[in-house]
Amino acid sequence: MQFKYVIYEKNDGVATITLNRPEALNAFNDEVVNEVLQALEDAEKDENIRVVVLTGAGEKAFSAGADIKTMKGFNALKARELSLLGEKLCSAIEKLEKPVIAAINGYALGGGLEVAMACDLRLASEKAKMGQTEINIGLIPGWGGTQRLTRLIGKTKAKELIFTGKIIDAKTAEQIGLVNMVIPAEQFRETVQKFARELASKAPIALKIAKALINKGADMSLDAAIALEREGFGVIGSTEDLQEGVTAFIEKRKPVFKGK
Ligand code: DAK
Repeated sequence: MQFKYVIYEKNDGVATITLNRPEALNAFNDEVVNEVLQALEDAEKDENIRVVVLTGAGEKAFSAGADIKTMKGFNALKARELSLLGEKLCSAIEKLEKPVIAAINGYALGGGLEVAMACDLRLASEKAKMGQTEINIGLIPGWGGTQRLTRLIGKTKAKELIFTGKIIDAKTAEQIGLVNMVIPAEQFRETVQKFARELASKAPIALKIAKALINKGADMSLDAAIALEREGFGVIGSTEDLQEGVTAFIEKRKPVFKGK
């Protein structure tokens, strides 16, 4: 698939979506969002794809957020449209039935961090810098940031980041639980792909059900979430992949999962 602002590549079960607007630090305009949505739709449909990586082109940014220049002369209707589009993107990532990894190669600010937070895992280059900087231009996060950041790192730190608009480094982000791991810059892209390929070798149906249970369960009562987990566990009990996993364990070999 050919896009104007996105590079879309597929290798070894991993689809990599690269935001490619480095002259604007990969800021999201409507076209960028729509292209990422199309790439996600393709990744969902392609049975050979088991994991999606979302990253930014260039050395400097994952994404510096929504395109501030398009906000000049903003009105309520435009603001609402921007909000809807961002929600659509974050929701598409969360609902995708495959793990999505944000590979944060540089700045992830404002809407850029909100999109990264909608991903399942966040791997950061040691050069990455993150912040909900909207307050500095008189805004609040509008793509779910007030909610997802709070759920990820708790009210205390979420309020600190959103109220001050400060930018934190990758190590600090790791310490507060915002990113899963920090990777040396020179090995970043290679390590992300290796990690994604490893994830792509896991049982796809188990991954899909685990993702849905964790996302849905977080907003339910513990009792209801555990009941849902039981049903998910039941579904997995009937998969060929479970039998393959058990047989491989007994035969002392690596399992080959087919997503069946
Ligand atoms: N939008 C558009 N262009 C951007 C940009 C952005 N967010 N960030 C950077 N650029 C552009 C710069 O304007 C510059 O382009 P030229 O002006 O040279 O043409 C180019 O990228 C390089 O940036 P700098 O020259 O500024 O690079 P520096 O290394 O000096 O600084 C920086 C890097 C990341 C610290 C700085 O660029 C910066 O502070 N950028 C803004 C970051 C930011 O505040 N991001 C949050 C954006 S607000 C909504 C829902 C959601 C949102 C809004 C509304 N509704 C529901 C209504 C989301 C809002 C946001 O994401």
